[in-house]
Amino acid sequence: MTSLLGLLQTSKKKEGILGKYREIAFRKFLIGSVYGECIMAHEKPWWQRTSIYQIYPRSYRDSNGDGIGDIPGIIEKLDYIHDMGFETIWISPFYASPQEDWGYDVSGYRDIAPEYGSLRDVEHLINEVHRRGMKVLFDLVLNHTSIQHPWFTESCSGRDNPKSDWYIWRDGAGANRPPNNWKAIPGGSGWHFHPGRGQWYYASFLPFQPDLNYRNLAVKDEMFKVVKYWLDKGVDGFRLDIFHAIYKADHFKNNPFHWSFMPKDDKYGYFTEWKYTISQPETIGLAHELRKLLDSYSPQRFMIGEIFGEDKLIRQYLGDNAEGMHAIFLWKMMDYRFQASFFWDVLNHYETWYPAPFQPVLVLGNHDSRRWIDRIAGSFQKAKLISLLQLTARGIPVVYYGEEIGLPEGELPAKNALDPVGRRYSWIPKWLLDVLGIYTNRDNCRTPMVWSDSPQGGFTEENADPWLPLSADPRSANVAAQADQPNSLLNWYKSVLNLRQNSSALRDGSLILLSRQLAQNGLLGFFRQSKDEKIGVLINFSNRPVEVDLKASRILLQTGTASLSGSKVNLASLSCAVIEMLDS
Ligand SMILES: [Ca+2]
Repeated sequence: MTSLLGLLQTSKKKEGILGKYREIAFRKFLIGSVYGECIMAHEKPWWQRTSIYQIYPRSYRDSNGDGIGDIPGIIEKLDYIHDMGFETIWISPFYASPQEDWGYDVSGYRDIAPEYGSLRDVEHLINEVHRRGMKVLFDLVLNHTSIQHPWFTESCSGRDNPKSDWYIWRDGAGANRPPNNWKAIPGGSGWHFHPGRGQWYYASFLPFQPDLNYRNLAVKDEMFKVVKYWLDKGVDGFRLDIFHAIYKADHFKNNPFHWSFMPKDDKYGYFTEWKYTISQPETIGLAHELRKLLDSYSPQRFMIGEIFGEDKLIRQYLGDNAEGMHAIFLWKMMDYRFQASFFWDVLNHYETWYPAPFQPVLVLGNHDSRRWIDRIAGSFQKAKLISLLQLTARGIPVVYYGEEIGLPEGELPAKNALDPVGRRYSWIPKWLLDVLGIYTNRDNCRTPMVWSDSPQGGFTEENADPWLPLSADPRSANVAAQADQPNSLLNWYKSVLNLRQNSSALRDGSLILLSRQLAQNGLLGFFRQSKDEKIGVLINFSNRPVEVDLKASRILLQTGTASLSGSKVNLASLSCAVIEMLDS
């Protein structure tokens, strides 16, 4: 590297300003190349152009036969993820934890849960990801710890210990009465009495996940140190768990009454408006502060927030000039209907609220929601149409492990669920939950990844007992079989991601929707346009063939039956095509 720069220095003297420009570009190229990217060729930061694959570590790949997925198992599968075409992985928490909420209850932010591996394994993982030119995001739970975190143990021990104010403690409003009416996000009072301390602590989520008190600057300082600790280890960024809950109003007034029983937008629910418990001005400020910290690192780091709220609020988190949270999950696709007009409305909404330089996050499923293939009765053909939309519309696609092979939703009973939310609501009949559109037993979307048709699907050893049973016969969907089938769902993801990686329009271009009228007739269409390329994406959701004249020059990718007659595109029912345009 040194000698190449030396050569450049020599040539700079001869070439004046041009030479100077080349030197900067070349230095950027060298810096970028270390992380397997070339930042000379484009201006947009990597995170705006990337595609993300979410791994639930407990369920991905068990390397040592104890039935629990682990970090070495993820390392084993990095080539698979890289070959598929994903550029970034996000891994759900693997820190020390009593696993009451499967890692979202942290008892040591710098420690690794032994069943997942060691700190050395995690450092090895970061290196192996970077060696492949990929990025890795860790999952950070800033809002709360586990009840078993040593900080909480100390905080409980009395009212005058050094950590007595590290959590949100209050006296009750009377005998056996919580301090106020604040509810937890999954329902019930957010306050829990601790007999040892004789006070109530607040928990936004489950009772064993006490909220940290960010108004105590020592807490904030410590959590920033945790962020720095992992950034210094080379992690490329974070997914931030229930970020909007971090601050609570310091006056502790009751939340106002509201006429909604069911939770909505994390703003209302259980007959209250969550005015003083969610998205306080300080929480929005914290997003901006974290951005400054991340921006002080090179190469560029990234954070993506789990935040619920109205678009106006989300925009405040992002900042007027995109100087806040880099990106925030948008949820409108999660409860999709298989209709072109539904997706047209969502994309139009995202374009309206999140135009460049904002980048919408396109997500259909995660570790908290029903597997989205369940909504289309397991149809791989329909899944191809939806995944094309997710991977080619303007935004950051986030794909949950198993979606690429159509891994089915489990059918595990809630009564004995390992998921605490599933257990908590197991008394409510499933039909009623379905009618209300509530998903509780998250075991069913967290079943093991299926790598082969062997008895445990290649997730663990054949005679081992996986932590959750497989969701279906491994022969119905597995990686090995689909890798060998040219028309499989897996190879479809691979083809679309490959096209995306090699297209400036799909990665960087603007999005122009075709008319809503077409969408009402079943055809969702949009263009992606960059400086030197124009690509059309056409998806026929209907059960009729469609024809549209778009000045198409050739079909780059298709599934179902798509053809060109002149510049017209014909699409059979449930078919889709990516098209190069004549005027590109
Ligand atoms: Ca294991």
